Amino acid sequence: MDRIWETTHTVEQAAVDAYGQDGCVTIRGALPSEALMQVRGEIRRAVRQHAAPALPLAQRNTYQRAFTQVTNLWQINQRIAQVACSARLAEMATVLMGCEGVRMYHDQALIKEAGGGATPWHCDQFYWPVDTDNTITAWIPLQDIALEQGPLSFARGSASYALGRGLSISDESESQLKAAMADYPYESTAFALGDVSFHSGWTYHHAGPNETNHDREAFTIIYIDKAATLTGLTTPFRQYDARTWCPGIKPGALINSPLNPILFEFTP
Ligand SMILES: O=C(O)CCC(=O)C(=O)O
Repeated sequence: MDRIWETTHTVEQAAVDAYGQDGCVTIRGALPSEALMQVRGEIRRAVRQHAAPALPLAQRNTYQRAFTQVTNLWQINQRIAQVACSARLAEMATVLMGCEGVRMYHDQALIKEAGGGATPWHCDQFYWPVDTDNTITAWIPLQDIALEQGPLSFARGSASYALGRGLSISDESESQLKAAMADYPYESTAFALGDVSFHSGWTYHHAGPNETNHDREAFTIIYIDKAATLTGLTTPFRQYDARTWCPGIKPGALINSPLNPILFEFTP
């Protein structure tokens, strides 16, 4: 079963076109559910071991209520690394972006607890000190996710909206972007185990609250173009990201630290 992570899933041209137009696309049935169920237990254990101690939900701020976040699990668990570094997913990311190959930026488990709050509207690349728009997140549900559990949802075609690019995930991003994103087609759907959504670094997205009694479990992998260089260390957020996800890389240099292996490339 572990071999599945090294096999190919053909990305249909319609998905490439949708991603090119909308900056997001959900590929249904991209991963076999049995393989995901096998790794889910490992991710749950890793989250229990490595999540920072949390306040009761009512005492947390908006960001903390949105999800519990544990990052770079590929570094601490080999079974999870098989998924995070899988050629199958990395090839899909490469094909969708139309580039020659991708590197790891980082992975993370994002658990929206039972009763947890909404994930405010935002775009990810606010945080990322990279010189390219070829960045993409694979958002992988670890269970079926109903609408009332807070699946990730997108404003299609919103990457061109420049005014929100300076907003971190916050009450401010929610209030400013909620109104602005009403101008874009909204994509909010339930997910089945095995579906994977991809969104670009500048595409705005959010997730509703988890109104159920069960945690919403997702694992994400962020890929960058294999030719990406480090740039724009203009905010404490980006300086933190550079130190944490691209250690030792200087501004202007290729992002090729040991934490950024090439996960897939087309051979010339
Ligand atoms: O899972 C969530 O609620 C948020 C995920 C997200 O914003 C992302 O993966 O970029």
